[in-house]
Amino acid sequence: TKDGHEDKRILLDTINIVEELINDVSQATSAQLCWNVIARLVYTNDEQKHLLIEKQTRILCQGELKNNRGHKLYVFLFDEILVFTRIATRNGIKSYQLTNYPIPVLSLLVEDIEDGVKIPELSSGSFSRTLAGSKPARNVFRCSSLSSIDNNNSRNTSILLQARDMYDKQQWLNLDMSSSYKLTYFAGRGLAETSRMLFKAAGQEFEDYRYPITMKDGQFNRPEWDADKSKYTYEKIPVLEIDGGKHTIAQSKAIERFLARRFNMLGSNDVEAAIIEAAGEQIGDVKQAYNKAKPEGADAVKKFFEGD
Ligand SMILES: N[C@@H](CCC(=O)N[C@@H](CS)C(=O)NCC(=O)O)C(=O)O
Repeated sequence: TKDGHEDKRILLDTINIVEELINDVSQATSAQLCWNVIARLVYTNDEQKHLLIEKQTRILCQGELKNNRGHKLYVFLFDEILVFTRIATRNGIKSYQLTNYPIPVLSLLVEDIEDGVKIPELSSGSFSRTLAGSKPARNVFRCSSLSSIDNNNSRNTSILLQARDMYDKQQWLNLDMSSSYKLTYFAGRGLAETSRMLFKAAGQEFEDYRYPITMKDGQFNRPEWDADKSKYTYEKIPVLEIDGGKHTIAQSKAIERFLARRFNMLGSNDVEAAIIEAAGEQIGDVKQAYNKAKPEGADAVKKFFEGD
């Protein structure tokens, strides 16, 4: 239809309507496919019933993989959680029995294991014997839970999986499930430096956003922050944004604990976590005493440094 023709606008509107319709149908179809799987999941214990599972609407990737004992697993990556199953058929009805604790995408780490690399799990009861004879295992990757404390279960899943071939393995590795992080603070160490150090120590990239701040007539000058301040729930920084603002965490200590937990730096059990947190609280007490002494003048600061 030529430009200027009276039907032109109607036709363009129609194309838009049809496209929206196709989109709706495709979304409804993927939701239905997803539901068909969720309805057929069989749990061997209640801990496997992660609250996220029932909320899934899409399957991003699925397929058969082998675990390190050579058993066939059928793995589903939903939008927010990875679920490991074994296909069981009873009276002609297919079901998916969970074999491991599911891992929420937010705490999922997928690591490539180079062909032939020796790792402990591969030498005992492993791919090398069951699958590849004496040859080193190939097409292996590891899925593990980054978080030592997942709110729905306290277990740490770590599972080695073997793909059919390198292309199959690549499709799992290519799914970018890693979270992105943006830490916002002023251009200074202050309350953000511990979190910055945690990122560095974990080797995790992050956006280190720093509001400019200068001193003018004994007063802090930070016009950009003043303009943005009301956008932040508690009107204070530091603030950590995860996955482009999908989640936002305020309060430096909450951020530090979250990062430590996520990067597995908060011990391996609740007692170790408490000991680490106590050391953090102690540093907080020392800092508080210093901040109290500072405005009182040089003598008070000297006394602070000389004291216990
Ligand atoms: N308890 C909070 C304190 C946060 C805080 O007071 N941040 C200061 C900077 S160090 C701030 O945002 N000040 C800006 C303002 O109040 O406008 C934490 O540890 O994160």
